[in-house]
Amino acid sequence: MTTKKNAITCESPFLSPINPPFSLPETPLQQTPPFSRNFLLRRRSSGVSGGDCGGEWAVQRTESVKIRNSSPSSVVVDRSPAADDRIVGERPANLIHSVESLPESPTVLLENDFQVLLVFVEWVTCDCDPSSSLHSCSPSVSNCATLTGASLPWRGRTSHPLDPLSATEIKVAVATVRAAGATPEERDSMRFIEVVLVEPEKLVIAMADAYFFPPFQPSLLPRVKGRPVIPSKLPPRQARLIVYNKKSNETSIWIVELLEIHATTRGGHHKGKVISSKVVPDVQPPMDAVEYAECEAVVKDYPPFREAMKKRGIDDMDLVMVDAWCVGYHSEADSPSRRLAKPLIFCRTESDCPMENGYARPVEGIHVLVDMQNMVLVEFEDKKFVPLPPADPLRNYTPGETRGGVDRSDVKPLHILQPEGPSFRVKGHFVEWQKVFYCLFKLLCSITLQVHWSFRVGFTPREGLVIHSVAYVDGSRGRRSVAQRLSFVEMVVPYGDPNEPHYRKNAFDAGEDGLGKNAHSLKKGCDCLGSIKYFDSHFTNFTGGVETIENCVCLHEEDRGILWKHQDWRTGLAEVRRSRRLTVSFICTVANYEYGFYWHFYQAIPSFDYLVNKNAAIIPQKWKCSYLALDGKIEAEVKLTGILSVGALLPGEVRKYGTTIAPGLYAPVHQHFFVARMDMAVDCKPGEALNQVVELNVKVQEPGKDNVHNNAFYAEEKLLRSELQAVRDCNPLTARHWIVRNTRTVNRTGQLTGYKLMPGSNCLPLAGPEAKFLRRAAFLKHNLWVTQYAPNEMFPGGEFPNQNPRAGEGLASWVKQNRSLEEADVVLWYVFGLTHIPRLEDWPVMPVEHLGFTLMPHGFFNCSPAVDVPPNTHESDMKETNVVGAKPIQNAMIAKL
Ligand SMILES: [Cu+2]
Repeated sequence: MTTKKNAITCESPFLSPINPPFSLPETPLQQTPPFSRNFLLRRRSSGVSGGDCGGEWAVQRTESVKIRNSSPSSVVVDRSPAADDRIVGERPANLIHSVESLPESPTVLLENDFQVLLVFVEWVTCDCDPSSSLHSCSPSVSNCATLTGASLPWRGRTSHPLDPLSATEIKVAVATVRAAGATPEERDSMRFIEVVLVEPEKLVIAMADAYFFPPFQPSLLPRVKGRPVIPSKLPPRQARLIVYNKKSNETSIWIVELLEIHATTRGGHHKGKVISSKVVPDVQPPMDAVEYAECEAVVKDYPPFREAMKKRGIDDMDLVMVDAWCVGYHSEADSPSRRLAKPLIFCRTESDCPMENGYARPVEGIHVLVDMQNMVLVEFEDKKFVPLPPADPLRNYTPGETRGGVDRSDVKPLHILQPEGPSFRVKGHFVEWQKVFYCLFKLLCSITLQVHWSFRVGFTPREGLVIHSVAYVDGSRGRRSVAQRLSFVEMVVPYGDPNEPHYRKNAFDAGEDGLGKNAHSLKKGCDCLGSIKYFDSHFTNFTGGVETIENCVCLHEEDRGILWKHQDWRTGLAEVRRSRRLTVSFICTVANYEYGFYWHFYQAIPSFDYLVNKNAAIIPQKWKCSYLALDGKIEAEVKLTGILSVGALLPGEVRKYGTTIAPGLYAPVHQHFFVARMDMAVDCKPGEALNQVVELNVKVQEPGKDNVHNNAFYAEEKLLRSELQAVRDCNPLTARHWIVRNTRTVNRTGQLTGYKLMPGSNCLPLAGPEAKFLRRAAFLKHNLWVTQYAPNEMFPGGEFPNQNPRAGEGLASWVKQNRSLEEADVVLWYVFGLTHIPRLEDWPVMPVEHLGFTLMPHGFFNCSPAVDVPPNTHESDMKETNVVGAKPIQNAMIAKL
């Protein structure tokens, strides 16, 4: 190892992305990593004028340096032309997130074989000159920040700790577990239900974000005795496998450590090591598509079944569709000692038309039970003859097959064009949206600030899309966390018809099947428009192979109509702004239904009063971006579409538990419930557990001397102090909502900063409290649950809801601990649903129903974050329209005065 001294000279006390202020030597460094270097950061002595006054600011500067032509004997360095600067705090630290929590000395970091990162903090003092509208700012420290002998730890990592497992990692994990099987029989019997990443502790994630992966956020580092903890390496990634032994009917959970060898220099090579394995008694893991296909074949081959179909006029088994539904848990006969499915039968009319809607002809009256472990039909009874419904001429939805046989021809093209590309940036699974730079100082424009959303995209077989590390980079306040992890963890669809087979239909589509496993590839121009970034997903299949869903997750921007508008009635002058959002989504198909899951992020601008006094309007003049969507919201949305699950009626029969949608065809009433799990971290730094949840209800003031006009009402807040207190239901009559607040961080009015959970339309189960499915889905009984974070509490009905005989497992049991929520790491579980009374217009394919909720800043910003949005001036949007900006209108009131 050699040590070499190099000088770096600052050209400005403030560092601009356009004009980087210091340079690194261009000569190759004759070093072999790991290596040490000395840096000298020399500050130029000139002052800066303009901008705001009255404070001392810490500016955090990062600059990345790329290494090229790396070889064992030499390293050639390329300076990155861009630098990221931001104000990270004010001194004295009288506001939130003081600079005291940031490393104050320059630090040299190495991301991997190819990149170096420098991070340091500088101080700037701004003084007020009462006689002038301008104020002077100058560096308070004129000496050089000096970095001596900082060592560069060698960190050869290619995967962020939260990146979903790669295809290679899944392969290695499966091979490792299979090799660990005690006998050849055991190895042959292994079926792989899922292989997922073991998400590391939150502090490991923080360290990764601080030191190992761009954009490098040292402020996230945990601190011990006031000093940041600087790791030399991250722990190895681990995989968690659910393995079903087809021979013994046992379910086991394995943890495998994935060791990365020659990771970055030789293209990546892994080996696995079993850390633990345990058999989980009395459970059945989710079903797999391979089992469903085998089940269909078994049923179709069963002679009495063929005979029953013949009785109904069906000889051709190619027309028959067998959808294997899980049996749920209705009695001891459904216990997990057997792996069971109770299929629903449907029948197409034409065998040569693969897109015919076969769900339009349900076959009823046949009872079938399949042992999925041994893949044999164990119960069969042709109980009741129900004729097949006549072929409905309106059943199909493919082009040319819809009503009348002719598609409409008057739909003109509508193009979403983004000629300059999207405003988001993606590195691996890390997403930043609208990295806007603001000029802090009006005249020199020498400090820039960033505002943008950032998060990581994850994916699991069970939940599908997972959003990690949601943070808002808020100008001077730096990175402000909102949530640690967001996902949909369960959905349940109970049906309201007491007749066979509908009373047993109460699918747990996440826990019994897997939302992610049933995702499919998205098509540009159909599923999403505009400039799109797709993410692929990798899974294990039943036998342990790796399958990839290409274009599984879609990331794109959407125009969202107007953001705000006001027209002055006297002048007719109007101001209007457009809204834009960043959308990340996936769509899954579970048998007949489709569900699209969306997280929408709305942009916001920073809390400027951190930077300027209230009268200093320095930002808009320098603003270069147009039509941002600016209100800081996060919307969760589910889009429900697909084909109704229908039943057959006897001739002349009318049933009150559903809607007759075609002759002999009826769609029973049902409900769709979704559970969003939100591990919140509002304004929390890693390791902090500083959130609480308050409920807000509107109260009507009692008539009396305080309310003589009888008009008074007010909002009343109540802190939900413990888990049992936080089991709540929606109440639109009191405008009920909940706010997650940071217990230590305040806004400009001294109130705690927060994000509120704003319910959309919602419902509760209409089934009686003793309904069998509610044993497994006790979490549906309330709309909101709040728990103290625990890493093993992930799924609201427990990990294995399939055939689960234990009543109330999961949330309903966890909250009995009644843990304190007064200042905690809180997890919100929001249960929302809709009651679906089918309409004829839902047939043959249901137009999308929208359902969701909003996470909305509530005192998180200091004023409307949308008020300073500039008007849309993009020429392409103005062309061929009558829009000419703020022009007085003819019928304005002024014309009449
Ligand atoms: Cu429905």
